[in-house]
Amino acid sequence: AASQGVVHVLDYGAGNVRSVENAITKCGYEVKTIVRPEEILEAELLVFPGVGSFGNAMRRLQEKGFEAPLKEYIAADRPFFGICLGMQTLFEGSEEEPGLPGLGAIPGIVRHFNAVEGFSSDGSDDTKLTVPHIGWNGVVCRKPSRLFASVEGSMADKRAYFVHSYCALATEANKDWVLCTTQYGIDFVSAVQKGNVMATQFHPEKSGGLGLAILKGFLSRKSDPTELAAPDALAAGEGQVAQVGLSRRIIACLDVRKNDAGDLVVTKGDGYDVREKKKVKEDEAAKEEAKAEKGAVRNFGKPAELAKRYYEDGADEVTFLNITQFREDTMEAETMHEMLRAVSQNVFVPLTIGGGIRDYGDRTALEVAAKYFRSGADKVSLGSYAVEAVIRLRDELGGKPDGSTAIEKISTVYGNQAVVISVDPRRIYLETDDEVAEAEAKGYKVFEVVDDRAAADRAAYARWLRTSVGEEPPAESEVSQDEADAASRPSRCWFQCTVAGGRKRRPLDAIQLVQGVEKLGAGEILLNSIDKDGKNSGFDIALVDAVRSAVGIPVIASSGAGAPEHFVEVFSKTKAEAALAAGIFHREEVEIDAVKAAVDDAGLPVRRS
Ligand code: 1PR
Repeated sequence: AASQGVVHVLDYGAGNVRSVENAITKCGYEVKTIVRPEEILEAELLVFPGVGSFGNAMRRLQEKGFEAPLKEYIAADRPFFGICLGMQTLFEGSEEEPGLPGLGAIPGIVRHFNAVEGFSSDGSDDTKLTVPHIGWNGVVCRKPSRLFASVEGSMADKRAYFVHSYCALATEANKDWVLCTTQYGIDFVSAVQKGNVMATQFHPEKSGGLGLAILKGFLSRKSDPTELAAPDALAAGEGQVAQVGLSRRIIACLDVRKNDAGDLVVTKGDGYDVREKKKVKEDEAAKEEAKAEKGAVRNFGKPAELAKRYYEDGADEVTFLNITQFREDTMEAETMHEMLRAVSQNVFVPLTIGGGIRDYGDRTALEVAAKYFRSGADKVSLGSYAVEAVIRLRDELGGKPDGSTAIEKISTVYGNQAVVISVDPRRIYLETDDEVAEAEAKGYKVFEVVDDRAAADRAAYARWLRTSVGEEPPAESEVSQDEADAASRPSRCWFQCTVAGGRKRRPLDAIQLVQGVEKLGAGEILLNSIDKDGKNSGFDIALVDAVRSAVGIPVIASSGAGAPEHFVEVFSKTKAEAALAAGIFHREEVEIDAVKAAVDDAGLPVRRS
């Protein structure tokens, strides 16, 4: 289709600009990236997708000579749309970088959520909100705006995607700018508009169909909102009260790896083992076939196709984990970038990518992450690296971060919301009081285990204990009955951190890990469980609850989902902000909407698109 016009995108070199460009393209417009300062004043439609930290953004604008023409463009009331940090930089400054001036168009200083007085806590801690504010939240529109002209129906029951730690507050001095507010402990400004200059704290490019409609509202460029807006859209604007709050997120996860033929496929393990096991087949030919299949990597299809399907089915986010990159000595993985670029053309919800994000000889983890952001990732997930970083923090740095880890570096440049830590814990069962005392002396938190372990789990556990130093596990028959019995007795355990896809055990427990990475600046925890992975028997509630209570950042519960009720259980028994599943969605056993319906029916907030 012919382009409806050219949109200039201000890219100051941080964060996921690709998603914004893809969303603009999807709306039918052509994108031009601003390279030289002069181009700002030549723009007819200017979009500023700010990502990362306030200080970094303002400094980059200055270095590139963008600040002065940008101020001039805004002062002249030319069509401007800022996103997230692109909204915050319109203010006079931010507590994120005290003393550094913003663009100064809007009176006020952007605050840290937990520095604002008078908020009401979410209950996890009496004095603190969970920050970053991540997820889908309601938007109260204070006045009509052309931003809502293409939105179908009312805004009151819809949610947009937010991810930020700092917020702008409405005051007497800036009230003519306030377009929308959102509730998260306090009421903060979630969109601003004055004439042709508008901006949202939420991410329209990550807010599914609603976000694309809002972006279209800006791009349609008609200057008089009352003329343009359909009656419905006007109703969608004025003085509404949001009927919805921050929702629990349902995330679809794609474990990807190259199969034996070298193609990138979606796979899924059972206790992290992704190879086919025994198959019972009747006739001889089928037996031969089964033999060939046994040991092959399970293949659920192409990542880009599956991701699109999950987006269309209503997934709130999609996560990709490259589960074999840890083995590689180089960060080749161009196929991962190709995949991400393809996915981000069609999927307008947040994308997380993990697996192998660490230093490689001459390439730093920060560079590896940067490339993923540029390919369309909103967040990167670090697993093995994080375990080693926290061990170093404890053993070498006396618990004091010194800025040297990739977690600190990535979160400084891209914001802590962009850094997810994937935790791969495994239960270590303790048989005697001495063992308990020994574990506790090392600072590991010991739990009473209430659920029974099936015989197969015991055998797998015993086998893993013997072999988790890196060698291939022996065949099942080699596990002696004694080992299986020994593993079945105890009723207490601690959660040991592992690296390299669960193959190596490390002297750290899951609680120590999450508290360590929070200190280093991680923004979110993706909490797996090797014991529960692929079992479809429900999430590890004890683990999720303990981890969630140990940190002030959001936690995604993962591993073990087998039915919609398991999501209801994890959301009602723990404060996890999100729950992730893989197998049930891949095998089409449960629809994403069926999960959401169950969560909704249980009275828990969830986005139904
Ligand atoms: O250590 O930074 O290179 O990252 C490697 C990443 O790959 C880690 O996030 C690690 O969790 C993941 N990973 C490594 N090996 C495997 C494997 O399966 N052999 N996958 C693996 C882990 C975890 C979940 C999973 C849920 C839900 N997958 O994301 O999909 O357990 O599954 P379910 O709903 O079917 O139970 P690094």
